[in-house]
Amino acid sequence: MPEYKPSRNDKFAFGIWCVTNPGADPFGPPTREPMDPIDAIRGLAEHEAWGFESHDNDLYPIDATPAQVGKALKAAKAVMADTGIVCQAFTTNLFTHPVFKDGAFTSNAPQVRAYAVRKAVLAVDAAAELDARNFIFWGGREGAEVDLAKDPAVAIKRLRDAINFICDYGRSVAPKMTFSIEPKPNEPRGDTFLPTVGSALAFIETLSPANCKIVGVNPEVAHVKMAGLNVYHEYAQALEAGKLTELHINDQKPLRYDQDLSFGSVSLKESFFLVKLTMDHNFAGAKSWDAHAYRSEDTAGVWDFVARNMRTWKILEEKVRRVNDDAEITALLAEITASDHDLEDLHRTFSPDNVERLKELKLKPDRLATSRRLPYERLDQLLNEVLLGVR
Ligand code: GCO
Ligand code: MN
Repeated sequence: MPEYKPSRNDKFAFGIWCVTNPGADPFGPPTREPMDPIDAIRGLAEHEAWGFESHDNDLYPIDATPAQVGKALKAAKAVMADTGIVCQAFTTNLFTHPVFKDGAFTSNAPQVRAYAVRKAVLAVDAAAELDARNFIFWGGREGAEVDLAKDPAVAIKRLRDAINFICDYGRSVAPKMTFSIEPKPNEPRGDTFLPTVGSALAFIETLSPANCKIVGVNPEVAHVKMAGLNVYHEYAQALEAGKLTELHINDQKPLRYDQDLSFGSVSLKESFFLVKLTMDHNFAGAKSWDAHAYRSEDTAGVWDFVARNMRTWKILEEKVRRVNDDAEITALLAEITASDHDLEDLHRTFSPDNVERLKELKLKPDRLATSRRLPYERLDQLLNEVLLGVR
C-alpha cells in the first residue's frame, strides 16, 4: 500500500490563516483556542508542507509600528531558517478593518484608496523580506451592493491603477516575485469585481506590458463553484494562457456561501480533474490550500485537516497515473481523439488557398454525425471504477 506521504517536492503550501482559523462564523464565536502564527508555520513544516502563505496581518496587527513589524518578520524568518519552509505567497489584508467597509483600491473615499495602496506597498516590502515567491491580490471588499453608488467601469480603472502602481514598485524591490489575482464572484460583498478567471485574465491584458508579464491568476476551487462554473475548465483556461501562477485548493458545494472545505470532501471527481490538469501539463507552481478545519474540530483536528488535504491530493495523483496508464482507457481515448493532420493543417492557418480547398472538401454532415462512435458511457464508467477503487 503506498503511503501517500507529502514531500517538499510536492510544493504543497497552506495559508497561515487556514490553520489559525479559530472556527468563528457569522453566527457564532470561535470554537478553538487562538494559535500563534509562528507555531502555525512550524506545525506546517512538521507536517511536511513545503510552504506557507500569509497576510501582513496574520503576522502583525494593522497598527503595528515598524519595530513591531520588523520583530514579527524576524520571527518568521527564524522559523523558516530552522525548518526550511518557504513563504510561497504574501498578501495584504484589505478586508477585515472597517476602513475597508466600502472597498480598498475601489473605495469611494480617496483617502481610503491611498491608504490601501500604501498598505499594499508596505506588504510588498514584507514579502520581499520573506523572499515570498508570489504576491496575491484578492479584492475581498472590492465590490458593491448598491450599484448606483459605484460605477464598475471606474472601479475597474482604479483597480488597474492600483495594481500597476504596486507591481511597478514590486518589480523594483523584488524582481523575481510574481503577482496573482484571485477571482471570486461575491462574499463578503454582494458582487465582487473580477468575479471569474475569465474576467481576471481579460483584466491582466490591460495592465502595463511589464506588469502584464508578471501578473497571473490563482483560481480557487470554492470561488469557481460559488459561480457555478467548471473547476477543471477554469484552471485550464488560466494554465493555457500561461497565467496559472498558483492554485488555491479547497472544496465546496456549488452556488453557496464560501465554505472553504477540505479538498475532495465534497466533489472527488472534480478534485481528481484538478490534479489531472496539473499532472498532464506538468504544472510546476505551488499547490496552496485555502481551506479550514470544520468548526467542530479542536486544535488536534486542525492538524488532521492539514494531513488529510495533502493525502487526498497524493491519492488522487495515484488515480491519475492509473487512469493515464489504463490500457482500455488509453485505447478509447486514442480512438475518440484520433486526428487527421492533413485536414487540421488545412484550417490551422488562414490562406486563400486553404479556403478554396476547404470549400472543395466532401464533408456531409449527416455522414459525419454517425461516422465515428463516441463511447463516453464506457469511458466515464472506467474512470468511476478507478475512482471507486474497483479497477
Ligand atoms: C477568501 C479568499 C482569501 C484569500 C486570501 C489570500 O475567500 O477569503 O480565498 O482567503 O485567498 O486573502 O489573498
Ligand atoms: Mn483563496
